[in-house]
Parts: sequence; structure tokens; C-alpha cells
Amino acid sequence: MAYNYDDSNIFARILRGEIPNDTVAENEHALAFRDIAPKTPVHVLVIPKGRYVSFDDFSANAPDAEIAGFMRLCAEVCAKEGVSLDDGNAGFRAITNAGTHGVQEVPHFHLHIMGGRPMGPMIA
Ligand code: D5M
Repeated sequence: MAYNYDDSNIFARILRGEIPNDTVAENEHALAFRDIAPKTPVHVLVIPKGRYVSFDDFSANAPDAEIAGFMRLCAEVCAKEGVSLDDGNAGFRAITNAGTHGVQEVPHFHLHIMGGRPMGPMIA
């Protein structure tokens, strides 16, 4: 798995139960919790429970069950938070930041699921 994974990162500490989080949903392979500094009315982070830093770690060696479990939790979060496209909801934006160009602050892979208002155009 992740070659340079730092087990002291804050999301690893959340997964070990060392610091609290505002959980939205959880399954065997992933955890979803509210961003501590929300930028939108809905701002949830979804993280795999495995040691992933970025997309690089979703290689051929990554267990399919972990990938599926992660994606299924994303879908569950969108439904729970009322931003999925079901029932006429208005949708969401999902973002992952990677490395220095992506301005990744926490080196444990996470998807920001953001919604609850129009996002505006993508910016560089
Ligand atoms: O940004 C990391 C994101 O993680 C940023 O939106 C704040 C959030 N964050 C940091 N610490 C916590 C805790 N303890 N709980 C919830 N959310 C947190 P990125 O640039 O994507 O790495």
C-alpha cells in the first residue's frame, strides 16, 4: 500500500479513535465525517480505512472490496445529506486534493463531498 504513508496524520488518528469526529456514515472499509471547517452547507470528507495517500495507492494491488466499499459510502453520504440526484436534489461537487500542487493538507486520501448551494465554476 502507500509507500510514504505517515501513520501520525490526523485522519489516521481519527481512524484509531484517538481524536473525535462528527461521523455521517461508516462501513467496513470507509468512514465519512463532517469537515471541521466547512466551506459549504454540506461538506463531508470520505476516507478509506486503509493506508492510502492519493489515487496512486489505488493500484492493481488495492483490494476491490476496499474500493467498492469506499464508493458505496460516498453514495450513502450523498443520499443521507440530500445532495444525490435522487428525488430531484440539486447535486454536489466531489474533490480530492493531492500533493503540493493540489494543496493536500492531510496525507490520507479523502474525498470532499460538497453541496447545499450552487458551487460556481471550477477554478484553477
Ligand atoms: O484539506 C484537509 C481538510 O481536512 C480541510 O478541509 C480541513 C479538514 N480537517 C482537518 N482536520 C480535521 C478534523 N480533525 N476533522 C474534520 N476535518 C478536518 P486537504 O487540503 O484536502 O488535505
